[in-house]
Amino acid sequence: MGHTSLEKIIALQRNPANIRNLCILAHVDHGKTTLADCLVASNGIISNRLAGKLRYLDSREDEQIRGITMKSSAISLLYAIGEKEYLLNLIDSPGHVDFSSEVSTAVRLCDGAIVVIDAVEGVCPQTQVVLRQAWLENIRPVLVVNKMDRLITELKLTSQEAYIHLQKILEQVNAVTGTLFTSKVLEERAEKEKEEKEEKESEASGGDQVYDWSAGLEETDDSHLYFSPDQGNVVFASAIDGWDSGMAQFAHIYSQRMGIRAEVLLKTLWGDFYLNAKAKKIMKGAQAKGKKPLFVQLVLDNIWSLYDAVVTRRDKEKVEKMVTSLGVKLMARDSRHSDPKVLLSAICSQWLPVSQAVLSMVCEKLPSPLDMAAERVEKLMSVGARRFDSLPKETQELKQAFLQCSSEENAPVIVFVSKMFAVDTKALPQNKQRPLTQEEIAQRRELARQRHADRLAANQQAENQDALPVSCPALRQPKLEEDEGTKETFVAFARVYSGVVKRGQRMFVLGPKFDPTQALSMGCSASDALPAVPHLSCCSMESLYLLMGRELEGLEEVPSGNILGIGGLEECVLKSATLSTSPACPPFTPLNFEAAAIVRVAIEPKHPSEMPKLVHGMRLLNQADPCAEVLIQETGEHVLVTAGEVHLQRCLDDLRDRFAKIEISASKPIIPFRETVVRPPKVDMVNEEVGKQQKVAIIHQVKEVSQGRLSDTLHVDSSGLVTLTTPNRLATVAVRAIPLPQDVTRLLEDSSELIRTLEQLNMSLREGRRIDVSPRTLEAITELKSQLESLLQGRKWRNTVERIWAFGPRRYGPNILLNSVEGYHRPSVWQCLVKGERSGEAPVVRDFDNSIVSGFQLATLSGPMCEEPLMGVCFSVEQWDIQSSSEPQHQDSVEEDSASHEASGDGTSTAEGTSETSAQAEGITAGPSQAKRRTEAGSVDCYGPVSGQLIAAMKDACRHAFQAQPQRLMAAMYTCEIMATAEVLGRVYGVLGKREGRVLHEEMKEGTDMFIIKAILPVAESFGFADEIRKRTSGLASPQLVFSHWEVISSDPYWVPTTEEEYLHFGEKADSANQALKYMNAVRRRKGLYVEEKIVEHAEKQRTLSKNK
Ligand SMILES: Nc1nc2c(ncn2[C@@H]2O[C@H](COP(=O)(O)OP(=O)(O)OP(=O)(O)O)[C@@H](O)[C@H]2O)c(=O)[nH]1
Ligand SMILES: [Mg+2]
Repeated sequence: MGHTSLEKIIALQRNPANIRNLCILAHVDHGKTTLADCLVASNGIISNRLAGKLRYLDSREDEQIRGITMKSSAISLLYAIGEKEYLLNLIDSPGHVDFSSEVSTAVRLCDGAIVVIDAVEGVCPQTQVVLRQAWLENIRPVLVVNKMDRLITELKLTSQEAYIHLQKILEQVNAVTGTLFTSKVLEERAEKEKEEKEEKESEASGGDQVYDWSAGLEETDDSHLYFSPDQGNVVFASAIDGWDSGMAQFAHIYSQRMGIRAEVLLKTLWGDFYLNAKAKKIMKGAQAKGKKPLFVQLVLDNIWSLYDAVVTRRDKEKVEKMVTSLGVKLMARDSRHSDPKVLLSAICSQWLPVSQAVLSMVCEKLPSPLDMAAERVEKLMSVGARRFDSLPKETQELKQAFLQCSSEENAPVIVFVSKMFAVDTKALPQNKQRPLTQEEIAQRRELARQRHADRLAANQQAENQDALPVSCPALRQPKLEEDEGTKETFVAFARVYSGVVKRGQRMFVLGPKFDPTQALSMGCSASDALPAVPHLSCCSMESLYLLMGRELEGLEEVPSGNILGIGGLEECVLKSATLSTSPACPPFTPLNFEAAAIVRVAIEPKHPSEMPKLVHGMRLLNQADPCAEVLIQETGEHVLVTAGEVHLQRCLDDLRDRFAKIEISASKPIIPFRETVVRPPKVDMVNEEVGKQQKVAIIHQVKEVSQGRLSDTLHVDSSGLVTLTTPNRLATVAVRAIPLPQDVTRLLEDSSELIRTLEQLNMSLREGRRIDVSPRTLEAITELKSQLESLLQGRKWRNTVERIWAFGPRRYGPNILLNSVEGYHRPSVWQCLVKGERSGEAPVVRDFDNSIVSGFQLATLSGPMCEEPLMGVCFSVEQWDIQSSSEPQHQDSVEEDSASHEASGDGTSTAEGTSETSAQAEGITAGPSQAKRRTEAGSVDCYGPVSGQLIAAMKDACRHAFQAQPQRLMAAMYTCEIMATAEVLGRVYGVLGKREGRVLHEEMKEGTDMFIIKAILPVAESFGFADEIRKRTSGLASPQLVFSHWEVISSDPYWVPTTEEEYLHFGEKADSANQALKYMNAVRRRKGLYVEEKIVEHAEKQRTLSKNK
C-alpha cells in the first residue's frame, strides 16, 4: 500500500468535502495509464523509476501484452496540500472503442474527470466521445495535454511553434465543449419559453411574441466550462518523462525574481502577454508586437533547453550546471546511464513532478461528492419518461439525501453498482497471506515444535509397537486451498451516494423496472423479509473492499461519497443495480452505452461433453462484462455478442482461461444484414435503360413469380398489391410494400428509444392508465412526428404520419405498418399527444387489430431473403375484411358452445384482452363485453383461432408483398479514422480498396506530417482489417472501427441476365460479381436454409491431354 496506511484512508473516507472521485478519459493510447502510474508513484505504491513503464493499473496479462487497457480499475490515493489532506478515488478507463462501455461504468461513479489529449494527435474521435459522455453524466472535466516531449523530440518544434500548436489543440477541445454546451442552453431555453408561453396562454393573453434565441447564450455564464491554463484547468505534461509545465512553480520563481505577484503571473502566463524587460512589467499584445509570449519565455524555453542539453546535445557540463541551479539531487547511476531519457526523467520528476500539478488541479477544480448538482440527482432518479416531480413524495425527499451526502446513522443508504468484475478468489484479502505479527510467528513456532515432538514420539512408538504413524492434519490443508483457489469471485464496482454501508447489512436490490410507488403503497420497510413487490429483492453486504488497483483491502464500513467494491452480490446483481435501504428509492437511470454490440460468434466446446461448463462459463462472462451479451439462438447455438474484434478476443480469452476453463471453438463472426425493398431501378446492370433492350427470355427462364394468382387464397396484382385470404375464408387482407425514403429510415433508427417510450405510453393508455410524462418526452415525440411529416411529403405519402399503425420489429424498429383500410379509423400511434376530448368521429379499434400488428411484427423480424430483420419498409394495409364480426347471425349460432372455448389458444386470449381493453380506454363500449367475448371465442374453427389465422395471413401477405418489389440486402458499415504518415498512405489505400472500403475524406493534420483518412468499410469485410493495416504499415497506422450505419448493397441478389448485353457481359451464370448473392447465400447456408445454387453446369467429360498423345 506504499506509504499510506489503511487507517488513514478510512479516516479520510469520513470527510466527503475532501474526497474526489475521478476517472481518466481519453482516446486510445493517449497515455491515461502512464499518467495514472505517475499519480500512483506519488503515493509510493510503485517507485518513481518504474512509473510509466509498469502501467500498474493494467493488471491483466493481455493488457500488458497488447499495451492497451481493457477494464477500468480503481485505486485510492492520498494527496496533501499544506494542511489539507485529500482522498482521491481514481479510475483508469480504456480508450479503445470496443471498451467504451467500461468508460460508461466508470463515468457514472465519478464527479470529475481528467481528459488526456496527445499533444501530437490532438482531439481524436474517442476524445469527442468521452467529452460527450462526461457531459451527459454531468461530471466536470479538467484537461491534461500529454506527450509534450513528442513536440520536442519527434516534431522538433521550437518553443514558439509549440505554443501555437497547443493553442490550436485547446481551441479544438473547446469547440467540442462549446457545441455540447450550446445545444443544452438552447434546449433549456426552449423549455423555459414553452412553459412561459403555456402559462400565458392559460391566462388567455394572446399576441405574437418574438423570442431572442441568442439571448440565453449570452446570459449564461459558461466560462468555467472551457479549458484554459489561466483558469487552472489545463496542465501540459509528459507522463513518460514525468514532468508538467509547472505553471505554479515558474510563477513562484519568477514572482520572486521580478517582484511581480505570483497570482498575477499565474493569470498572465498563458495568453497574449509579454514581458517588458526594461520596465519589468507584463504587457498585453505579444502577438501584435511580435514579442515572445510569456508562456514561451518563462516556461517552454526552460524545458526546451533542458531537453536540448540532456537529450539532443548530451552536454554534461551544461546539465551539471542546470542540475545545481535547480537544486535537484541526482543519483550517480542516473547520470551515468547510457539512455539520456533516464537522466531526464530523474531531473524532471524532482524539478516539475507531474503528479504535483495534476493532483492539485484535481483537488482544486473538481467537485467533491458534496457538490453534486441537483440537476444530476434528478436525472439519475427519473427513469424513462417519468418526470421527477411525478415521483412519490418520499422519493422526492431522497434528493436531499443525495445532496447532503450524509454519513449519519439514520441517513438512508443508497448505493449504485455500475459493473461486476471477476477476481481470483485467492486474491481476496480474506484469503491472502498477510505478513505475520510477532505473536503469530511465535505461536507457529511453538506449533511446529510440538508437531516435531509428536512426530518423534510417534516414530518411536511405531518402532516400539509397530503401529502406523498418525498423519498430521495440517499437511493436507494446502491441497484444499488449491481447489478453492481456482474459483472466480465477483466483486461489485460501486459507489455510496448516501448513508453508511456496513458489512452484513441487508439492502433492497431495485430492478430497472421497479416502481417505488408500488412498494410505498404496500408499506414495506423492514429489509429482513422479502416483500412481494415486483422487481424488488434483498441482498446482504457480505464483504466490503477498498479498491487498490490490483489489490483489495477488506473494510468494515464505507461512508457516503466513496467508491468501493462489494463482495457476495453475484446472486442478486447481474451487471448493474441500485441498492438501497429505502423502498422509496427509484432505480437509477440505465448507463449510457455508446458502442453497439454488433460482432457475433457462435461458440461450442471442443469436446461436446463439456457443454455444461461452457454454459456456466458464458453465464459468468455475461455478468463480468458490461457490454457483452450471451444468447441461445433458436437453432440451439450459443452466441456471444461483442462490441468489436478486440473485445471479442478478450471475451474468448476470458472464457477459455477463467470462466469455462475448457477448450472452445468459435465460429467465424456472424455478420448481421438487413433486408429491404427499393424503387425499381432505371438502368440495368450494363447501364442501359430498362425496357429499351429486348429480353432474351429464351436463354433464361425469367421467373415471373411476382405476378398472377399463385394459389386460390393468394393473389398478387401487377402493382404489387398482395391479397391473401385466411384458410377459413373469413378474413382477407391486402398489403403493399413500399420502400421508405432513406432519411425516414435513419430517423426511425435514431429514434428507436423514443419510439419504444411512445409504444409504452400507448400500451398504458390502452390499458386505461395514464402516466405522467415529462414535457421533454412529449416534446420529443411531437418533434419526431413533425419531422416525419416533413420527410414524408408528396402524393404517395399524403396523410401517412397520422395513419401509422405500428412500428416493427419489436414494436420500435425502422419499419412502418400503415392503415390504408377504407373506413377504418383507429387511434394513431400518436394518441398520447392528444389532450382532452377529441372532435369528430371517435376512432374505434376493431377486433383482431392486434393480430394484424403481430403479423406485421413477425414479418419484419425476419424477411424472405435470408431471415434477417427488415429495414426501411412500409407495409400499407389497403383492405381488411373480416366476416365473423360483420355477421351477427353467425355469432348467435355459436353462442352456446362458445364458453368452453374461451381459454383455447394463446392468440385468442391475448388479442381479445387487448382489443377489449383498448376499446374501453377509448371510452367506447361496443355492447356488453360478455357478448363480445362470445364472438371471439366463437370464431375458433377447424383451422384454429381466427386471431392465429389472421396473424399467419398477415405475415404471409407482408412477405409476398415484400417479394413483389425489388429486394435488396443492407450491410452494416463501420466508419474508421486512420492516422497515417505520408509514406504509408498508399498502402492504407490499398488495404481499404481490397476490402471495399470508401474513403470519405482525407486531410493533413496541421503542424504534423500525418494524414487523417476517414473511410467507411462494410462490417462483413472488416475482420482482420486493423491487423492488416498495422502489418502493412509496420505499425504506423492503427484504425479504430466504429459502427456507423446500414447501407443498401446496390446489386440485386436475384438478378439474372435478361438482355443480350447483360448476357454477353456477365455470362449465363452471372454469379461472378454478385456480392449481394454471395452474402445472402452465406447467411442462408449458415441458417440451414435452402440455397439455390448451380455448382456445375453443362459438365463435359474432360480429356487428359497426355493420354491422347
Ligand atoms: N512520448 C511519450 N509517450 C508516452 C507518453 N505517455 C505515454 N506514452 C506512451 O504511449 C503509449 C500508450 O500509453 P498508455 O498509458 O498505455 O495509454 P492509454 O491511454 O492508457 O491507452 P489505452 O488504455 O489503451 O486507451 C505507451 O507506449 C506509452 O509509453 C508521453 O508523455 N510521451
Ligand atoms: Mg490505459
